[in-house]
Amino acid sequence: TQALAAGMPANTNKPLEHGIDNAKAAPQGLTVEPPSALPGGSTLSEHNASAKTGGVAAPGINPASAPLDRVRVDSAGQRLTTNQGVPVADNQNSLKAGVRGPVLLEDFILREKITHFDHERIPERIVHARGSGAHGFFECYEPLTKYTKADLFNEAGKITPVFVRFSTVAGERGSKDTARDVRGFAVKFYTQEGNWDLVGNNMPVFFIQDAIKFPDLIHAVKPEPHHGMPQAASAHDTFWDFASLMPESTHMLMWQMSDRAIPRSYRMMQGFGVHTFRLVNEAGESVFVKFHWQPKLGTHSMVWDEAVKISGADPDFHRRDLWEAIDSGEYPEWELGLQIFTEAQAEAFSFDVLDATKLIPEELVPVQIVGRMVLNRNPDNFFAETEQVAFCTAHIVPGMDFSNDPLLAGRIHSYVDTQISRLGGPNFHELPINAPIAPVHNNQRDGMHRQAIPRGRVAYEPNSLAGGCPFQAGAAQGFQSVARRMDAKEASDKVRGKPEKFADHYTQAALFYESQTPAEQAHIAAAFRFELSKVTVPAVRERVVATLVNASPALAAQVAEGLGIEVPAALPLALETPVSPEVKSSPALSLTARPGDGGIRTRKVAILVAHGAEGTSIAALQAALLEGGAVPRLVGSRLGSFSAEGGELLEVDATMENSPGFLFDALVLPDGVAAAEALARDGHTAEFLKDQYRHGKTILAMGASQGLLGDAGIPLTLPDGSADPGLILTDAVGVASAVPSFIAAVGGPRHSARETD
Ligand code: HDE
Repeated sequence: TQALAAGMPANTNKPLEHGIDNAKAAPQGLTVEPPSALPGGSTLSEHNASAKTGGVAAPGINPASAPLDRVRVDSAGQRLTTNQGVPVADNQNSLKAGVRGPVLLEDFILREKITHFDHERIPERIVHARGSGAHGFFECYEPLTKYTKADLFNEAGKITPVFVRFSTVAGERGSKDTARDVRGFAVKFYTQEGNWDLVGNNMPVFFIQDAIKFPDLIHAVKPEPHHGMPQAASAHDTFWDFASLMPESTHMLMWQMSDRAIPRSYRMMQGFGVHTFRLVNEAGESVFVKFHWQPKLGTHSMVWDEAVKISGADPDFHRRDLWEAIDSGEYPEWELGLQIFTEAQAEAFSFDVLDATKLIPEELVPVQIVGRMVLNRNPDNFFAETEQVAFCTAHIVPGMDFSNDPLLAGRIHSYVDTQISRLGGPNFHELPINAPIAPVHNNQRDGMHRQAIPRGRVAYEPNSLAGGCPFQAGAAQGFQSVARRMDAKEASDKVRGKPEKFADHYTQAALFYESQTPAEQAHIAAAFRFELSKVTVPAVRERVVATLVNASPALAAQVAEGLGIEVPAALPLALETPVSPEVKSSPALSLTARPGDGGIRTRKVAILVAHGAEGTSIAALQAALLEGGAVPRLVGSRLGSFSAEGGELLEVDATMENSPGFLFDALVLPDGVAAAEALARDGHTAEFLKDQYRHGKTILAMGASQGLLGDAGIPLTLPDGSADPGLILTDAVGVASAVPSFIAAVGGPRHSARETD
């Protein structure tokens, strides 16, 4: 209680973990290292400063979290031991009867080492197996006590530590990051009243309406069971067979075929809680809520050809991107937005808020920004943290509650259940990454891998032998479900069925498609075309197109054309009365609605170099890119250094072989006749250029290197004959004015007008 009163985390095994504000909460007697300096004189803490509250959150790396040192291992200066602490004299040779004789059974050192190794792997997650995590904090902007008594929302500037895991869904643990897939966006908030897990995705709707269909959905999308293919891909018969027979999936399919399914970075995607939840205030009054995460860097995606190539050159592309950004102090940040609405409003909507295949257009219920989340520390150990973290939709805290969404109900059961087998028993809440900051006191006992040593003889309640402790917290402090009378519709006979509005499968699929820009619409058509072209059963392809006719005849016609088939008759509708939606176009659903600030922070720029490159213009460009926060890299045909025209050395960061063009956001070709000739002789150069061009990226060609564009077959104008704003030639404008135009174009959208795919 004292600790809580002082604003301190009360679990003494876990204080100050995960980036909680040291300045505010450091226990007395523990020293906190000052934040290290960043270039430009700012500190990590300043870097974390909030524009909204003026608060400063701590650097994530916290040397003051002493009690967890019990489980931390740092072997610097230590001798090698067995798991029993016995020093090991020889770690190279097993114990043998003579140097050429048999290995002896008594070699307990060998046996312990091999036995432990044999059991190093745990089952991977049945879905979302491939993921990457990071620590950080959530900061509340304004008290939200009008709506909720949840402690993380009760004070402006309040900091709550978080651990976040981003993931793909279908691929196995070692699969590529850039698959066309939904991305998981799971956040564990270590609040003072227990852990709250917001286990969301980067898309606000889902494929199915009822949890009873989840195993079918996942069996359909996972590699086909007879031959185990394809890996991390929905482009195969079983997925589309299932989808074509489940018209409720049409809306989600639009999202999955859109550019949202191939994000540029985890740092550049939105997150959504998907289901309707409830917020509950002190008085027990509740409102409905939908959760949104909005990335500060804006929403950006890849193009399909790029995603395919990246998966070969760097399957860890998103993991590396997140790690490097945090490692370099470029902390990714999102704002938390709430759509708050009442039950009466919900009743009046043309769709059912309990149906996870529907979203609430922002034009109907605006998104209210209530705080921000900053990820400022990489995990120390991938297995201990990112792999062992266990999220669960059942983890809510006082001030929140569920809705009756039938998909949510299944999830409330599923997560703990799956974790009991994945993490080997019922005590995984004690793993350091899962343990709450709030103290845990109950009479749950024993089980595999129990860590806590509960004292005393009482493990039941009520009791008198332990003075009645631990005692019930009571209604004022403890978690209470919203007391809500089931209305006649909800409390009728037991049924297996759905409300009427669930049967409208197409209105919002059409809304999503119609709200996209022409370039985004073209990508949706191309994605359906690609995926269905991998389907081998013509009837399945046709059935999907027949479904699309109901959402958009224009899209269906394009997809049919791409598959070389006639547009089939529309699939019969389940609902006879047409729905009249409140909102017919929602610009917020386009990725272009959130371009970010147009800056170039963390964008990777390749500057090709060779002997004889013009060094002054390269140096000027590097300086300007660094100033904007971008990551310029000198890329050559080999490692080492090249001599610039003026004799200065250009130190190469990467080669065209180990870092092909599609790994970069933009490209610079150097001036200098000798360099241009050398680059023209290397077969990688044209590939590098073609990929940059085809993927809509900005290219700056300085002086003599302009000829390389022609060698690579790159047209100097757009297909319609107009100037290409993404192709900047210093010959035309001079270096001084080319650099700012280049930087502006790198911070802007892709040059999709080039697309001829
Ligand atoms: Fe999950 N989901 N899910 N899911 N889900 C899991 O839990 C499940 C759904 C989501 O980084 C599993 O620990 C059911 C929607 C994320 O560790 C499992 C249903 C949304 C993650 C499970 C859904 C999600 C999971 C597998 C339909 C977005 C990864 C391993 C009723 C709102 C969390 C695990 C992490 C993981 C069940 C549908 C998000 C099997 C039954 C909708 C981000 O319990």
